[in-house]
Amino acid sequence: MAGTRTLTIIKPDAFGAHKAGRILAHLEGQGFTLKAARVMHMTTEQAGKFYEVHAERGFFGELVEFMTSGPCMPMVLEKADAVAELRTAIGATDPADAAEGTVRKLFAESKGRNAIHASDSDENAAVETAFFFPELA
Ligand code: 3AN
Repeated sequence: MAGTRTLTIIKPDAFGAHKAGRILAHLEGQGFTLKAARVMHMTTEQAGKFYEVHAERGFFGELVEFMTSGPCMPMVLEKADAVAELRTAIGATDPADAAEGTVRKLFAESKGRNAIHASDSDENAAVETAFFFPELA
């Protein structure tokens, strides 16, 4: 059965542009409930660990540099079928391909600076939640 929790991060581009409140309001309007949130400035070590599945990808260095460029806002959100619902709500990785009304269409700048992360499976949601919110693990 699909889980009711997922992990999202408002990335440094959106957080730095003061879009965090609007993004959270947008998601609450779609039925997500905020379970936990924090503001942090990730170290290179933390960002590298968080994105280690992408370590071999050509954009890894750029991704780590971007994610450590300023504060970000990890959050745990709750809703029935949370992972799939949030993936739909954020839209495609590249905002140019994202559907109308999605977070990335509304708030993202580019494929690299794309405003928001969302877990892609229940397994990763659990791992990523434990990474930022060990008290919820
Ligand atoms: P998503 O965030 O939609 O799950 P992934 O898992 O393919 O996308 O990629 C993880 C992150 O890596 C993306 N959110 C994006 O910030 C970054 N990324 C993906 N592809 C590129 C790319 N071609 N150039 C720069 N950054 C990228």
